[in-house]
Amino acid sequence: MKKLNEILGTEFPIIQGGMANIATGTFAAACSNAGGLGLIGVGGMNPEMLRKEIRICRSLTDKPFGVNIMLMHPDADEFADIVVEENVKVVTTGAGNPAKYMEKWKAAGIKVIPVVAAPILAKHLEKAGADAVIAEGCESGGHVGEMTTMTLLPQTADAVSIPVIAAGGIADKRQVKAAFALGACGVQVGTCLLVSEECPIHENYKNAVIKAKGSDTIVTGRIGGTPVRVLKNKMSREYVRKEKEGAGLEELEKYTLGSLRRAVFEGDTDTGSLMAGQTCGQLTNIRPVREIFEDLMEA
Ligand code: TUI
Repeated sequence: MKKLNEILGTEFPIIQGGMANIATGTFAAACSNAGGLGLIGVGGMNPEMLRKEIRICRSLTDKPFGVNIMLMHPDADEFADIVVEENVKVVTTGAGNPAKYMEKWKAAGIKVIPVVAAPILAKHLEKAGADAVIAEGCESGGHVGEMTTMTLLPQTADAVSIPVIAAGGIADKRQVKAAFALGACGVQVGTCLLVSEECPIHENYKNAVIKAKGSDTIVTGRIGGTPVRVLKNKMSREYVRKEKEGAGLEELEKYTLGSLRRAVFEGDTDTGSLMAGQTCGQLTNIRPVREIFEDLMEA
């Protein structure tokens, strides 16, 4: 089995998750320069911003990088064209089924690596031409599926012949080894990079991740159909309480409007949505991305 670094032309078999509002061109370039595959995340961007961030990234690194397209984004169709026009080499997708873009991307020579939360979608996307899949378990931060990495990863590896990359619940070398044992050719990490020196989030957000125990995350939106794992705080507790009381989607949306931006840019840890995975309980300090990657890969 080929290792992810051989597939991508990177030093390490590591992808940086395309975190919404966080994964800028500058941050992606820092992760690529540190030996992984940096990703620009479209979450929080409009089409013009994406184009600009791709160009910024390219000006800051000569190493491979990619773009993550969050498929629930209203501008997903435009993003799908921009990655072709801007000659992006690797595209990952999340929160949906990218089959309708596959032909266009393959024709442009793009390596397409969708995130899947269930083995059945991996099988479907293999047939549709995906080059690999990222199997993301619900230990991850942000939008989550139902399966854990421990079950999703081996079942996905059994279901397809294309390479499988592990995500969700990976923040140190033990979890990287476990991912390889379960059939992965590499890993994608997000939460452990929130506490990197280069990560452009507010320092309150970084400190909240460091302070959080492994049981300090909660999934909002389970009832409404958009489950999102975030740190427990006033906002997320209140959201889940309102949900259980039967609040309508409209009220809930009004309640969370702008909450991700409040967390990322303003460091509002009370009413901000601090997306983070369950690995928050094992993160203790702020370090350069390079050091985080080296620790993940230590024998
Ligand atoms: O996409 C993610 N994580 C994300 S996206 C995001 S932005 C956001 N902002 C506000 C509210 C909600 C989201 C934050 N975190 N991870 C990849 C991922 N994809 N996890 C789960 C899935 C997934 C789920 C269902 C992939 C495919 C899928 O398929 C359904 C279908 O159509 O078959």
